[in-house]
Amino acid sequence: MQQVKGWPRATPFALGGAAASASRPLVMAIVNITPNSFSDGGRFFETSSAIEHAMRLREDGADIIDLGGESTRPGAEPVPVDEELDRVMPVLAALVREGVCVSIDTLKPEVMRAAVAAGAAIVNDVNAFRAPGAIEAVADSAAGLCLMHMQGTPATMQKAPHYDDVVAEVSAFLRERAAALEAAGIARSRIVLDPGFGFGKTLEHNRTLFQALPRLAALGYPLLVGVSRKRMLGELTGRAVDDRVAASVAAALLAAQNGASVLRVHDVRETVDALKVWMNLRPGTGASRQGARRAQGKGR
Ligand code: 9MG
Repeated sequence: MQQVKGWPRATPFALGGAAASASRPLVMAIVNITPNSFSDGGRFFETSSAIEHAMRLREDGADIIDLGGESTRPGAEPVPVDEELDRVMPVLAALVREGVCVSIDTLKPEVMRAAVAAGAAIVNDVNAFRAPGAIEAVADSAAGLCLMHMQGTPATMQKAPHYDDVVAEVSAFLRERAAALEAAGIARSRIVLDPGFGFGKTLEHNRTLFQALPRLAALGYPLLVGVSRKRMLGELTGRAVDDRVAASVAAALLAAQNGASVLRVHDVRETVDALKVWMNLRPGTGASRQGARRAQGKGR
């Protein structure tokens, strides 16, 4: 893809191999290997279906496949570590063999270690590496690390989320977690921050954070945004979870425009198409740019 003017916004980052040459927001595709994931209803629970689904998403243009073996939807209960490993490891190994850039979505240090040893390029932790041993599990690897904000735990987070100043509190949390990783010797370029849409947040909290994306990007780390098919989009559109593709694509584009470097999505093909249109039609791109340069006497 061509370089987007003004892109990337944040400092260069090293999310495994995928991002080294990023000239546009990266598309991270969601593959849940859980019997109860909120939007694909466990359809990809079987190993072979999960691999097939992931390969299709890569063909659709995904830069990264984010594999998760434990649901983080509101109300979800933790799964034992052995069960999570049984779910994710065969799929991860198969995708790594195919040269796919794999992200492991987990908050368990044991799963982080196993996944990184098997070739995962990214560890996506909705708990921001707060579990004892989590930082140590990834410190000596080269994996990219996504640190997400969450108030509470998936089991309790949507009961009564409260903030005095959601942007200030989320920013302070993310800064503190990034500092904790850097103090353990982890290079800043490996870190990506995520405000955690829907994780202990009402629609108003999500809206305020979304509008503050440029301020969050100004923290100096790349931002990952995940709003795909989430309840906030259902609240805004009145649509059921399987009917939120257009809403998800609109939100992803707006996030990209506001500084997101990685978009975590279910609908890869649609998001990639939308990004291509945005890249080619936004002010400052294509022929109109040449025309403007010519009018200024700068071009031929
Ligand atoms: C696992 N997971 C579910 N939603 C997410 C989000 O918004 N961001 C990240 N990083 N992970 C998520």
